[in-house]
Amino acid sequence: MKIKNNLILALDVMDEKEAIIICDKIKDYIDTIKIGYPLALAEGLEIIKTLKDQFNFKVICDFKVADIDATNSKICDETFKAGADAIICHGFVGSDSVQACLDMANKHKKELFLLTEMSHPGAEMFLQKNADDIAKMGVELGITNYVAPATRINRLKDIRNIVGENAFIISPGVGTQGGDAKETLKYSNAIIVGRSIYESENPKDACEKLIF
Ligand code: NUP
Repeated sequence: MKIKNNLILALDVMDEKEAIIICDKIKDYIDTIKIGYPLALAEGLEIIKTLKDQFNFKVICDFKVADIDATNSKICDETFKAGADAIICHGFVGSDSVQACLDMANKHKKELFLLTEMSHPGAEMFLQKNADDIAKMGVELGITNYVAPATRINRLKDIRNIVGENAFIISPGVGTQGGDAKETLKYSNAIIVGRSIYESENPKDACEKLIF
């Protein structure tokens, strides 16, 4: 996936009006938006089409899909039918569940991102212990897109080493969660930034500070 300025906006605002105001401000800097449960639950999946039609954005759906294979297939199918360009799935559920997401992404000729280790402190409790194996599973399944944390550069580096130079990694955790954009981009292909942009007094300036 080609991402303008290696910068993805995590659009976790709670209504369409606010979403459009923010998008209008940042549209010259950003061409890829990540939406998650907050906006999708508040406004419905139609928000994907709205963002694509009005701004021509690519939309990544951060639904952290983590169910049995049959259910994962249905979740991915509906999300791609709604217009998503990519979906993020969890890896801890195992290869059958992840394969179901990959098959559905391939069927729609869209992309799948595999989440390895998360960026928040709680990820150290359970997920971190298995993150290397999750990344290795991704490589075995032929997955080329990954999500790995900007908040732990050493772990991001480890995951980069596992998935290889040619894999595409996007990283949340820059800004409000403490991660540094420039440091992260040494190992990651793009950063995902939410609050530091959409809560900023001046979202354009906030974007400029994140572009190198
Ligand atoms: O490990 C992850 N950490 C994380 O913050 C995986 C994610 N998908 N996210 C998401 O990235 C999170 O749900 C939010 O949408 C975004 C980070 O937002 P912010 O901390 O920049 O506001």
